[in-house]
Amino acid sequence: MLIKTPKGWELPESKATPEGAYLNRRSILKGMAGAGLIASIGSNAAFGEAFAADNVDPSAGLYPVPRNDQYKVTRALTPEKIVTTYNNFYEFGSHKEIYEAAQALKIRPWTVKIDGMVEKEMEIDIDDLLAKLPLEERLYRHRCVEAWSMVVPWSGFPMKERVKLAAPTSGAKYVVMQTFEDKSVAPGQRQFWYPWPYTDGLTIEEATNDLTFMVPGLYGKPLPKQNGSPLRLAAPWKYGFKQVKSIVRFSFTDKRPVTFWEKLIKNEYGFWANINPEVSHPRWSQAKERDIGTGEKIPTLLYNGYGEYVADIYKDMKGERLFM
Ligand SMILES: Nc1nc2c(c(=O)[nH]1)N[C@H]1C(S)=C(S)[C@@H](COP(=O)(O)O)O[C@H]1N2
Ligand SMILES: [Mo]
Repeated sequence: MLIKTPKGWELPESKATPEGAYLNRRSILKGMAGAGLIASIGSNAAFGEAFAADNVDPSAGLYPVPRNDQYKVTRALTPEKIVTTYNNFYEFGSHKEIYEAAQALKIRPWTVKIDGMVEKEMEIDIDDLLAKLPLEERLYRHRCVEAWSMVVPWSGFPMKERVKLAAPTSGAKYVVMQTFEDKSVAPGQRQFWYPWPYTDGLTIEEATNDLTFMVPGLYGKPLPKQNGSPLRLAAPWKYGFKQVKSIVRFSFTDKRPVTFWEKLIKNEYGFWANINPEVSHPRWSQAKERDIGTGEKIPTLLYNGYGEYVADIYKDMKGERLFM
């Protein structure tokens, strides 16, 4: 996890799209989709392929979805092109430009398994799952442990609805989320020194918090592969590495899982990973973050500004490494 300077192509985008302009563009896109014109949008050389792939996503008809205005952001939304071309997805490379490589991921058919301490283990097709749960849009901040951040419109459903469907038994304390495994499409998974498959976890209390969001959509469309299609997590008070992408399995357990990053570098990436500007990473400060849309350096907030939702969860956990 290195910090990179912005690429030249980020500069023309550095003025973030005001929300109003984004909404207008979205309703224009919607109108054009109806008229069968959408395939020509965004088909400039670099991004055409990714967007074309999204257009045939079988869940495309679910979008756009109504916005839940309870979740406010004061910063400008990060332009879509930046959000979809500056990514961390180690399965496709340990650098930020993985969006083309990620197109190799096959996102249908896609089954999600629920197992462990649940009343009944099951496998469910992603489109059946999406049909069961009404989607909404939320504007969330997203802060990587590498000290960059963005503001994005996720479409999704509260994870607590997902947990309800799974019906964990009373002894279950954690839920572990696991990413797909397929060396034939993900060159990173041929690098044996990583503890694949990528997993991360939450306590049941965290997973059922109002903020915790399961995300199949972004910018009023199906989630692009590079952002973790067909389903990823957004838990915005925690560092980005907790937000597992392309989930195939939810396992309920009574034992705290040792996650992908914890197995790799235990003293740098722990289980809780709550955001705190006063607790430095062993190799750099977390006091500030670079907004990848505007390029501005801004102060990092405790719990990424979401303390009113989540601070109570941790009030009796003084002995834990909550911020690493
Ligand atoms: N499967 C998987 N999920 C992952 C990662 C990854 O490498 N593999 N990277 C994480 C990190 S470090 C971050 S910051 C976010 C990045 O999400 P984004 O590319 O949508 O911004 O995804 C997280 N989820
Ligand atoms: Mo990250």
